[in-house]
Amino acid sequence: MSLVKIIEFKSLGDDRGHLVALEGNRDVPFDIKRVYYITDTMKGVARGFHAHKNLIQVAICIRGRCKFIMDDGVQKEEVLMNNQTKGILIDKMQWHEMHDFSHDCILLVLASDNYEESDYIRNYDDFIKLAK
Ligand code: T46
Repeated sequence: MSLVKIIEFKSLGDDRGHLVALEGNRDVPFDIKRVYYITDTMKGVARGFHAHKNLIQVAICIRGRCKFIMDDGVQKEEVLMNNQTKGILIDKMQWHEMHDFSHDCILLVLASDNYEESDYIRNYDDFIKLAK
């Protein structure tokens, strides 16, 4: 079974342009408690390199592209995100890295909880131990 879960959103666009609407517990599998976005990522910069103990998130590349590497401690998968109607589910205990951001990339992230640094596992060896 693939460890990457892509959620497809309905496009409500028409001849005026695009519109995608996201509702908690309908389009994403949790109540949305926080939204953040990542823009203007410098060339060659990679982000992420952590897992969350409890947080669940959905990331959507609403402009441009970037690559996600997802790792559950057993398998690793890479996925290119470049479509505003597709979100990648970042489940709890999934080590994730984001690479190869295009200059125009806007990565929108919906999160199930407030920011809490103690929820992060930022050391890969600790992640592997906890994932077992
Ligand atoms: C994730 C990936 C996809 C806050 O103070 N509040 C926030 O809501 C967030 C997201 C970050 N921060 C602070 C924590 C750091 O001092 O902003 C700084 C940069 O965060 P970080 O280095 O964790 O950024 P990324 O891009 O490596 O990871 C982010 C999220 O933090 C993380 O939860 O899953 O995007």
